[in-house]
Amino acid sequence: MVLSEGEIKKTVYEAVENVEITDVHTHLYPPSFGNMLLWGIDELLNYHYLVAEAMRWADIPYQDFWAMSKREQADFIWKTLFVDNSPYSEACRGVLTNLHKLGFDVASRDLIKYRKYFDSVSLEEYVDRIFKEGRIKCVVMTNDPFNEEERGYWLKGLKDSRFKGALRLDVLLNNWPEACAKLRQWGYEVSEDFSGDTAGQIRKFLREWMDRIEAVYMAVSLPWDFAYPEDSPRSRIIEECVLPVAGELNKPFALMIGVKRQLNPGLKDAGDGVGRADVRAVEYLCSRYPHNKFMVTLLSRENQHELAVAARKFRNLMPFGCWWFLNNPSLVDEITRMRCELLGVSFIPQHSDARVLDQLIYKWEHSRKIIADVLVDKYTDLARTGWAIESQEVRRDVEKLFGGNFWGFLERKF
Ligand code: FIX
Ligand code: ZN
Repeated sequence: MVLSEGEIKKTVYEAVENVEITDVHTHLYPPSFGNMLLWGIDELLNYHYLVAEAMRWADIPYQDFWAMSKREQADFIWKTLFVDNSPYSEACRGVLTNLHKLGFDVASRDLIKYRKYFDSVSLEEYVDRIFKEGRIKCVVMTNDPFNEEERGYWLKGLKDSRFKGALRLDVLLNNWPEACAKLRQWGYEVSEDFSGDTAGQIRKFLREWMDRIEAVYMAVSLPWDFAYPEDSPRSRIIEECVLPVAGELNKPFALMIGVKRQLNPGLKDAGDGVGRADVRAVEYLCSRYPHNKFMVTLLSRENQHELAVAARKFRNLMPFGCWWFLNNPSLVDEITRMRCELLGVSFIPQHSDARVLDQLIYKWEHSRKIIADVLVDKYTDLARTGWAIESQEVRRDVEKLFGGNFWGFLERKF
């Protein structure tokens, strides 16, 4: 059906509202992973985005906050950010969107009442509810093979098809001495100076874990000053181990660049900052390894245009998401518009980065709305050229943006 300008908005909104999402990067785990899966109102309030905001008002030393129980911390954050101030920051609004979508009376501001529901609901039921409410097909996890707790769950072979594996290589690539010691402890014959068959043993480790967790990609988060190539264990492991194994398995290597880790360590997880990255490292990787596939997200706003331009040059580069400090309405709007203008339909506009299961609701509710508004403008501009906008073509594009492009990229072979 060819759409008039007036019908475009309705069709785009419906398509975006109903599409089943593949969330390509989260920090969520299946219920079988015990305490690793965070959920419920107290976890929502203790999200590190909110901790950072609450600490700006707090007059207590950081240690006093960390010494509180989780519930006390949640109370403290609720009072500071929701009672003593209006909660219009994106992270605060998110908590309220969640409560609203789950049918709570947000106007009552009754935290004790909200808690009652979370204290009584069964986790299995709640996971089903969140996936259904959020129209989420599946989420990609962040799986750290160097985390002993997580390793234990994988060695037991627990699987849930809604949660896809992604092998996270931060320890291997950002802290080689620690990774090397652990690998030796697990029986791999590796040495810190890379003598003997160290590279071969790391490749063996990567293959085993990619297979064990059925990973859809390998990933690493990198500091803002990441450079490649360079004379470092990280560069060497990427070249001799990560890229060969990713290539042989035809899996993407996801680079998340731009963090200033622990800019303020007193804030723990809330203490990371952002720095502008050098996109030349991405350009080099894409051009030097044309048979490898790269998914890239950059943390600094200033890097977004360069990344989109790089993606026009390299088909083996898939930009994804508006990461972390970029996941704010004004920036998602700006970045998504720019990507549409430079890349058409060929990118992954968003991931949730949810750390708390419930956040799948608000993060996607907010992103869906902004992406839909951008698309309405783009199809309207298109209609004004005389091009016929077909409703099934709108649905086709929306499917790609919210999942198809990810799965298609996994299939492609360069
Ligand atoms: O490294 C990452 O995957 C980051 O997304 C997180 O570690 C970060 O703390 C976060 O939660 C951002 O949204
Ligand atoms: Zn993340």
